Amino acid sequence: MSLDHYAIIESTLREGEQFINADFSHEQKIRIARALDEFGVEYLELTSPLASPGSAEDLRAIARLGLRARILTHVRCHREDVKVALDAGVDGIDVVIGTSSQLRHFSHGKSIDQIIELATDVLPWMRDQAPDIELRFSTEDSFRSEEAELLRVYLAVDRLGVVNRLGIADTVGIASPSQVSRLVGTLRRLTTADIEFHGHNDSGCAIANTFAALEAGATHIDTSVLGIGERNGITPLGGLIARMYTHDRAATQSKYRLDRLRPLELMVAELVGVDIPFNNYITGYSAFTHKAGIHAKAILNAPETYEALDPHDFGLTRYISIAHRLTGWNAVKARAEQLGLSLSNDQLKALTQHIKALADDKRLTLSDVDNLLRVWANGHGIADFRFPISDLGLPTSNRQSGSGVAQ
Ligand code: HCA
Ligand code: CU
Repeated sequence: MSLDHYAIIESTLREGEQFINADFSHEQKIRIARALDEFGVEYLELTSPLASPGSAEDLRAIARLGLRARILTHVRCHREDVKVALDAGVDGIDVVIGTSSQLRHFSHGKSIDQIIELATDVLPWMRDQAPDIELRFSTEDSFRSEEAELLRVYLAVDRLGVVNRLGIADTVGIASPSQVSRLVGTLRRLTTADIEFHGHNDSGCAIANTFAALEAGATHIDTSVLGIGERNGITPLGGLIARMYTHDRAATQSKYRLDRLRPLELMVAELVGVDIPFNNYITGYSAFTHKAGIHAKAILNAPETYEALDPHDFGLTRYISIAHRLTGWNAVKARAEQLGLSLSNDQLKALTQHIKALADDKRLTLSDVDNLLRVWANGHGIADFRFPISDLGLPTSNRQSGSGVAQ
């Protein structure tokens, strides 16, 4: 298990529900659960049934949908919480308890010895109650916990021989890839259970940390759609997919329905009232847009020259932007061919220079360039053509109406 055999624990319906704008209705949760299941994630983690009566009902309903994904819920390390979770009919329970001094002092007030005592009481009892359930024990705020104490907790829990997974959580998003790698590697050597990583993105390392966890032997990764969660969230599902695709394209394609990513993200974005960021992994507005003439030429020859990811694998198209001062004649020529216009290379080179000069003064659009191409193809040059410069803005949302060519 590791880079080639990992499972995604998709937590849009637990961590994601902790995003400020998330307030999913029963129907919306079911839609999200089904869409994630179709995408192919291995697990769905849902909010604790103790959170509210509606949360308990939603959990029971999703556990009964008969999805391929296994259904987990997330509770504190207490017998009473676990009892309610078990009654919901889930496939697994994620138990968590804080181990950093901050959480021990300001949240639950327990010492490391008391944490070990509690885990030693609750976890074997859980296993007795539900011999077949998947059981995970996680330390919250693992990276601000004192390492020797943290290992004492993990070793004590692993020795109980009842948990399937040990979880590591970068709760405040401060870990670096090398720290994650070290902790996962240490657990790999000293314990026998699978290893889950949950990484927040406060300092921008969530995806890198997740990948480092997998490289070091983690088996399960937490994500949410668009990364939504507490504060600025956790490892985004799409970002993890981009990373794993660049690691092993064929394996990623066979594990997940990649063409479902964009509809899934659009749905969640709408439900929580946010836009997909312009530079989002895979689905962002500019993720497959090429602009500079030198890039465009190479992309037209062989897209992989400047693309690590093939947009078609995600049901998307690449886009070559040509109506600007960085344009190049190869891209302009490709557009002429798309329009069925016949111009010589010399004409195209001269027209490209003209476009560059115009673009120095004004923003252009693709239809401006198309007009120019038609006029030039009809035998008119700069001298007798007054370019209809208008106050046309750059495209914002619809790339097809922008300044370039969809490929
Ligand atoms: C929480 C904190 C948590 C737990 C992660 C885990 C975190 O909201 O309960 O159970 O692995 O970031 O530490 O999301
Ligand atoms: Cu979290």
